[in-house]
Amino acid sequence: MPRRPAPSARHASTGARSRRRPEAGFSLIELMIALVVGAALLAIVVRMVAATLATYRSDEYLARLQENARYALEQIGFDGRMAGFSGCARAINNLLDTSSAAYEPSLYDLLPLNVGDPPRSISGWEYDDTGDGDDYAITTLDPAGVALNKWSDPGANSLVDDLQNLVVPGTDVLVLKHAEQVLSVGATGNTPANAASISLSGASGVNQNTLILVSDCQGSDLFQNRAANNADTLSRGSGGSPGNVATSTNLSHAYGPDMEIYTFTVVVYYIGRGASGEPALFRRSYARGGAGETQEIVEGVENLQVVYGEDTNDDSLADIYRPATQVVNWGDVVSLRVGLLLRTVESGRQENDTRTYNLLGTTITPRAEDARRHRRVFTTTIALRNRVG
Ligand SMILES: [Ca+2]
Ligand SMILES: [Ca+2]
Repeated sequence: MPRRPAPSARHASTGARSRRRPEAGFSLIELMIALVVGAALLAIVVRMVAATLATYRSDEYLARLQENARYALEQIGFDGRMAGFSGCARAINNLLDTSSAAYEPSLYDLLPLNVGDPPRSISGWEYDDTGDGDDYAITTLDPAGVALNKWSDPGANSLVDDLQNLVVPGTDVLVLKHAEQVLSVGATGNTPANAASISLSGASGVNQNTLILVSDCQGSDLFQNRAANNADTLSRGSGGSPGNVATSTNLSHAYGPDMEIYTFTVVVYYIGRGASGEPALFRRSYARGGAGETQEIVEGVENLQVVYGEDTNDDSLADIYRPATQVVNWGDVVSLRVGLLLRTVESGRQENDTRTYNLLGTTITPRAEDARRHRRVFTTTIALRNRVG
């Protein structure tokens, strides 16, 4: 018969097991070390995941900036390459009313500065102290109340009144002029030089006040169409803004039925305040004169700098790039360089951005309050193909 341990012995053995138990598990110190090591590992993993996510977001932000910049530069590039396009003729006879209060020479003047030069189809304004080697620290992005004489052209003319309170300080302004679209209908018969209107083979497809350039290889004329929307004539009669010279002033010459008829536009690129309140790139078109029609191209454009490439030895290649104030002859400008500083709308940076940004030689310092934005500089060189040759 097996012996049963005495009750006291059972208790003793139970007591021994209970004494050994802590040795089989973790001591409090071991547990704490494990917890600390575990927490440290977790913290490392969390940081790695956060860093990966931040990199991913940062890549996403930069991709979006790149996409926006590409679109902005495509738009400017299109108008730049078209600048000066005036059909077969190179000289443009300006029949707009230069004596009208609405006639702004900086926008509408097309006359060459020197005999033999192509028409002036590019110009711009330089913001004070934003040239090569200058430092510009952004203090405000508010376009309201900035004096127009902070911007100048080579003739020391201030920015046009029409752009008052629209352009963000510290940013340059670019003007490009060109024939835009050929009309879908042509002239019927001849147009004598003293004609006040041009008969078309059908509805014009253009509205009243549209700027029109008629052209053949002998010359071209620019006027504001005063015929009704979509009429089957074009008229250079009175009214409109800036309007036309009196019809007693002849066209540059008589045209045959083969005249080319284009819409014409004057385009101004500038940085303004976008619909969301962010600084944005704007394209203002004076295709119908008046106060122009403004389009927000891309939001989050903090700065625009432009320099102009002048050809000083007649080989159609730029020899020197200058800011607008130092351009000697707009007629010699054969290319332009455009620098854009883009930033994200979101304040997504993990750390403050304390860098400065070089835009074509101008050092831009963003505001401290915008230090959490991602930023990137984009530049391009545009050959003005209609100025060449
Ligand atoms: Ca500048
Ligand atoms: Ca050259």
